[in-house]
Amino acid sequence: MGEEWREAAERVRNWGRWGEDDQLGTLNLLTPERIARAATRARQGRSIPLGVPFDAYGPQGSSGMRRNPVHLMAIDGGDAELAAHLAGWGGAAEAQVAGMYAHGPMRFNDDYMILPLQAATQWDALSHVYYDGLLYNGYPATAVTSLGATRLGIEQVAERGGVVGRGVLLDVARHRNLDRLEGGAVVGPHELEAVAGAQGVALEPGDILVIRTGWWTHFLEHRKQSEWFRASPGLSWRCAEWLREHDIAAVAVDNPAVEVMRPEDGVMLPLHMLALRDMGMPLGEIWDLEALGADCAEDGVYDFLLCAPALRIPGAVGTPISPVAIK
Ligand code: UVW
Repeated sequence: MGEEWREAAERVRNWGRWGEDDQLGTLNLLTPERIARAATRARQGRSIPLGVPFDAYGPQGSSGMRRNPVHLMAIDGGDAELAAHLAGWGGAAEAQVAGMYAHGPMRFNDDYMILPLQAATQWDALSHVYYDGLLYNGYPATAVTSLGATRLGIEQVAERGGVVGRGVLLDVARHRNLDRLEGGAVVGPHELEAVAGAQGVALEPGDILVIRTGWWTHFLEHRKQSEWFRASPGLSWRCAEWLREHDIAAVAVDNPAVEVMRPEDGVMLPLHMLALRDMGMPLGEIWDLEALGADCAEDGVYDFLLCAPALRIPGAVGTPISPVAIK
């Protein structure tokens, strides 16, 4: 392939649009006025979860690059008896628990989780992907160090109040009359436009697009992680200009990478480069859009208040999330 995507990069690039030192990119489009208006879309108070489980059985099992979350109990009911034996000891964690248990009936459980931040439902921070040595807004790739991102870390998103605004579902699978798209299917900008038109939803600047391919159900049915990744359908990089024209604030999809997983026109993850690095647009991956898709099909209402806050992890290049759509 030629370098067509690079020409598009010149057209969609938002560098400097919100200032030389901007670290928020298209999240700048989530203005207080738009968020307040988005809140009016929560008319019935129905909250629909959009996150997949963070557990040992998720889609990272055989990817090699990432692992599924490991959940460990640190303190549980069994420790109560142990604590009784250790009462009077000094220093050890058990003794600390024993000290707390010595004064009344209060008992407690604690746990840990060890996970790649991109293990399950997530936002990619703008520091996640770069090319030609530069990140969004021209920050050098070296701004991300072994100690974390010194620019464009996910804490920037958390500290602005997360990703909250008017969510719009584009149900591409339902529009094609399928439960889910075929493996490798590519979704272009004309189809997104057609889906919005068929659903009767008008896009507005600052919208957060949530695109259902149905691909999450492939994982639930087959539990074949490598196939789920390798064969994933998704957006074409050619959607970038359409997203820029509509001034979309962020895009989330029920697949591993928002875009189609196999190299498109010979290039690996071109939409990642255009969205994260050139447009400054966060990408949401591995969302569960089945309940939302069914709900929207039933009432014919495809917009809602979307709440998807980032964890405040200084220097992280992504964040686990449990987003909700409120209708
Ligand atoms: C890569 O795999 C590089 O990115 P993501 O997890 O965002 O798809």
